This record gives sequence, C-alpha cells and structure tokens, in this order.
Amino acid sequence: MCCGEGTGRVKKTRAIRLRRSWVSVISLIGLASSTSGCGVIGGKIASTSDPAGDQARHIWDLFVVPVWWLSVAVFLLVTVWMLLNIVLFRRKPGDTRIPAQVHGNPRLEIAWTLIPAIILALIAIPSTRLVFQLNRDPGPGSNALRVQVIGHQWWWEFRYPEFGIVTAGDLHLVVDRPVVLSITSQDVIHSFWPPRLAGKVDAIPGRENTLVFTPEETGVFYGQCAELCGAQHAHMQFRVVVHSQQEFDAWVDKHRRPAPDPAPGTLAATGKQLFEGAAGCAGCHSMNPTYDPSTPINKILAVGPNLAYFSERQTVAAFLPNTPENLHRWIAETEAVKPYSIMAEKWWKIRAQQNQLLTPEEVDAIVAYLRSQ
Ligand code: HEC
Ligand SMILES: [Cu+2]
Repeated sequence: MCCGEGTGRVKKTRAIRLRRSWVSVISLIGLASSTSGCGVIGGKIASTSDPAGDQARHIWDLFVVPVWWLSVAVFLLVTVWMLLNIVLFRRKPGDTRIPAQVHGNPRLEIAWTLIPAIILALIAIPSTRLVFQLNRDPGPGSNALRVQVIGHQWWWEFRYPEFGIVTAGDLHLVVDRPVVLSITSQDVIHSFWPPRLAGKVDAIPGRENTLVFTPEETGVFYGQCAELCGAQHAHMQFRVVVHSQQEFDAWVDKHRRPAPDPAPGTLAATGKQLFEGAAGCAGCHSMNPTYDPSTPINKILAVGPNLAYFSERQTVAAFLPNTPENLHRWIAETEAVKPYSIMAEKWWKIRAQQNQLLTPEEVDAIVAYLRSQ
C-alpha cells in the first residue's frame, strides 16, 4: 500500500513539473513576441511584411519566394519523413531484437551535404542579383528627387540641395517618384532604415552611401536608426512623409521662406524674443528653413535640428508625439526626457547648475512661438 501511494505521488509531481515547464515555455514565447521590435513599435507601422516602396517590396518578395517557401518545403519533408519513421519502425510488443548496427554511410553523407548546398545556391542567385540591382543611381537624366541625409546623435537631418531647404525629423518625399538619398553622419556610425519603404543603409562619417527607392503609397512611415550609436539610439527615429506631387510642391514653396514673425504683443512674440535672446536656443537651432547648397556640407552643420515650421513635425526630440505637452516637457525637463542628448548635456544641465532654468511661463511662451510656425 505504501509503495502504491508513493508511485502515485511521483507521477503527480512529474505531471506538475511537466505542466510548469509548458507554462514557462508559453510565457517565454509570449514575452519574446511582446518585446520584439514590431510589437513595441505598434504593429503594422514598422513591418517589413507590408511594403509601401519598391525596394522594400523587392526585398520582401525575395524573402517570400525562395527563402520562405523553400524553408516550408524542407520543414514538411523532414517532419513527415521523421514521423513516418517513428511510427513505422516502432518497437513491436514482444520484439526483443536489436536493430542492425551501422557505422558511417558515405552515400548518405554526400547527399545531405550536397542537398543543403544546392538549396543555399538556389537562394544565393536571386539574392546576389537583387543586391546589385538595388541602390543604383538612375543618373542625372531621371526625375529622381535628391536628398542628403545626415545622422546626428540622436536625430536625422534632411537637406534638399535642389531647393536649398533643410529640415530634421521628417523626410518629405513624393509618391511614385524615385528618391536618391545620399547618407552620411556627423559623429558616429548610424544606420538609416525606413522598414516599409526600403532596406538599411549605414551612415558613416566622411562617406556618402546611396539609398534609392520609390515610395508607392502616400502617408506617414516610421523610420529608425538601426545601428547602436549611443545611449539614446532607440530614440533616434524619423518619419517619412510621402506626399502627392502637388502637396509636395506646396511644402517646398512654404519652406523656401522663413515663417512670418508672430504678431507683436502675443505670447509667441515673447517666445521668439526669449528663443533668440535670454534662453540661448538660437546658439544651436536655426529657424531659417533654407541654406546655401554650394557650401560644403561639413561647414554648415548646426549643433541642433533646424526648427523652422516646427508645428508640422511628427515628433519632438525624434521619438515623442509632437504635442504642446511633450514640447513643454522637452524644454522644461530635457535631461529627464532624453538623458545624455547634447541639449540636455550642453544646455539644460548647465542652466540647472547655475539655477537659471526657464520658468513655466517662459517655457509656455517658447512653446507658443514654436507652435505658431
Ligand atoms: C547646446 C545646443 C542646444 C541648445 C542651447 C538648445 N538646444 Fe534644442 N536641441 C539640441 C539638440 C542637439 C537637439 C537634438 C536632441 C536629440 O534629439 O538627441 C535638440 C532638440 C530640440 C528640439 C526637438 C527638435 C526635433 O526635431 O524634434 C526642440 C523643439 C528644441 N531642441 C528646442 C530648443 C529650445 C526651445 C531651446 C532653448 C530654450 C533649445 N532647444 C536649446 C541642441 C540645443
Ligand atoms: Cu543612430
């Protein structure tokens, strides 16, 4: 009796252990998928599986046709073969024979080396071909839009030499019109990646790398720095705003001139005064949307992002939604919002040490000024 009970207990604890390990496997899978990039960013907006540009589409098609379907075929073949063998060659009741003992089988070994090599070669041919097709400059005869992209710790700058326009944070493009991006960096290596539009291209100081693609849908598309570049790497995002040609022309027209001054006596006018004077913002930020494209690029780099027409921008500090509250918080508590950023290190902290932080009213005035643009 005692022994019967004992076995029962052993069986029960084994069952519990088994159940526990299942629970942990399932929760691990849940954790992995909820913390992986796509889940955090908000589902579809960063998904490479939903291309909205020709380059992203070519890369996705390459993945689906040779890689995905070949993997499915291999998986099915191996699984079915394994299950068949498990079932057909099970030890029958009463069968005590030992199976034939084999050692080595050159024919089999050659086969299972050759077959994967052939599969890899099949994948390599279209992959290599695509690598050489992508990012080819269509040349001066095409109607491609040309934009210079400059990575900074931790924000992106965009210059349009054709129009003499400079902006930051949002890259404005035209639907169905090819774009040739010339990508470089001001400090460390970054990587420019708009997942739904194109692949990644490194931004390397002193070099210009080219990314060529054609956006195929209008809308706002998420982008991310894809090379670990310091403390705030994850917050080095950007957006690509794809317009119709008409909308884009209007955007260019608007950005060819600075925004009009705020009306005298308004809160925004006080903000402009502070911005250019006592608050010290103008030392690092330009409010002029244009620049002279004939100046070498390294001679015209500002410390901070260009803030002309800031109200149209999608984000504040390259990751927060552009709301008055977030803008207020960024100016009032820079260090808490994006620690180690140049504005926190070289402006906010110094002012905090000197007990010269802006009052909430002063911040309100500057917010009103930036939002009036
Ligand atoms: C020492 C240089 C410096 C000073 C002074 C400075 N900033 Fe900045 N600012 C920066 C840098 C660098 C960034 C980009 C930070 C980042 O995203 O990592 C930035 C970002 C910003 C942004 C977000 C821009 C965007 O594209 O999202 C705003 C708005 C801004 N600053 C406003 C101000 C205001 C207002 C002042 C004055 C009260 C000010 N800054 C003073 C360097 C400076
Ligand atoms: Cu970066």
